[in-house]
Amino acid sequence: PAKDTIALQHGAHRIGVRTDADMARWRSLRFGQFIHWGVYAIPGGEWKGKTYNGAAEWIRSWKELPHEEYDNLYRQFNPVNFDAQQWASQAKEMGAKYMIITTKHHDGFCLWPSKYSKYTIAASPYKKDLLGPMVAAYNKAGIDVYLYFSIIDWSHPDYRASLKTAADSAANKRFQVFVKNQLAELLQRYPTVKGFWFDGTWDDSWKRDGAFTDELEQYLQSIHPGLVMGSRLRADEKGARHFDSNGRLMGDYEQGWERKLPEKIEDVHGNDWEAVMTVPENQWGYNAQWAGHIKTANELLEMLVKSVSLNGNFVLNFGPKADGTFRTEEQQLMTQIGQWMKINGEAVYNGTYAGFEKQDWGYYIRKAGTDSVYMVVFNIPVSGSLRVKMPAHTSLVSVSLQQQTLTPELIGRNEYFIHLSGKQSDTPVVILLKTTSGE
Ligand code: JFZ
Repeated sequence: PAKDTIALQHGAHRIGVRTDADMARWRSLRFGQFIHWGVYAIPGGEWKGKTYNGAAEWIRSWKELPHEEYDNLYRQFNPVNFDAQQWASQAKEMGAKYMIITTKHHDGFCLWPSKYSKYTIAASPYKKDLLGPMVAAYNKAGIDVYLYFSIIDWSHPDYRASLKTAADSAANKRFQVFVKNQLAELLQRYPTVKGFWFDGTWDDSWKRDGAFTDELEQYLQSIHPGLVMGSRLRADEKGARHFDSNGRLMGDYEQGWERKLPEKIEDVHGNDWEAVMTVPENQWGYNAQWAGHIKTANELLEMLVKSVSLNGNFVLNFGPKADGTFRTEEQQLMTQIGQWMKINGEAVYNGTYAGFEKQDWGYYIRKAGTDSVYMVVFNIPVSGSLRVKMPAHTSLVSVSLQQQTLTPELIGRNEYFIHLSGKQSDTPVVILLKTTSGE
């Protein structure tokens, strides 16, 4: 290590982004669908006529709902209207290229019939595996599947948030074996999955055993080479999470962008990253009563485009109902986003930071490794004139809007106005710049 870094056995094992084909694929997909689904969809944020103010998937931690009652909800979990092909086709219509499914959230309920737990879909009236058909249908629709997995498991007798006694430590060791077994089981059952999305790794018991997080990551890579896993799995031996004690990213991409986005390229330090976003303020699982501001398709598209313009992926969350169907609001959003993506998705997939000076009208996205740069315009100024300042050693070759050539006006050295006078749009407008670089 360099002079100002400390020696770490379980810190980052790589400097810079992963350059292999599996990671390149993850990076090219750019738009994902997140699904939070489990027994928490039954109460849907309400219990005995009262509303829970937190996130619906956390309702078990609400004192008004006795654990005993929550832990028996699975006896009513019977998503008879679940149609994997329907789920996959609407995700495809929306333009998602990957999906992340909660195999097991904090409550510990497994959507697959795990042989390491009795608290699974197999014990519900539905009985059948939900993940198998889901993975198959999404893959058939050309969508990669990632598995969300919570380390925190409220149902497991050996789970400990902190280790105070020798008995706690022994339980924790057994719990680690359980986690490893379940993860290996998931990979063995669903071999086409591309990665894990870990969560619930903030407790002391987990972050104090950086060595285990490191060994687990390497073990999973060894049995499923190419697997993509974010930074949330890992801690180093000093308890630093996501970034090790030398400030280097652990895991394959930065996974800390939860309902927030970076503002500028410097914020992401050259790393791969992914943001996850809810439609209402903070509800991941199904909540019958969405409160507060509900994001619109245009707002969500702006977040997607902004993420891609800063070299990141954007994942939009959905919380299906207990019967296996999606609420109307979510269906409408998927349709609206999809309508735009069908025409303009080419500006998003395989998109990267363009290296242009940011302008108030919106975002630039460069098609990876090419001289094609898309302007995605969210704010048309009253003048109708969009300012474009070319980076050094780059010239503008042509400008087009949907196959239609536009004539830019040179207003300064390597600086242009693109005129959209009279144009109004209620969805973002995409303009393609062909450029050339060299001296
Ligand atoms: C976690 C879960 O507790 C939540 O239910 C949901 O599954 C979400 C995707 O992940 O919540 C988090 C995790 C991380 C942060 C915030 C909430 N964070 O890093 O700020």
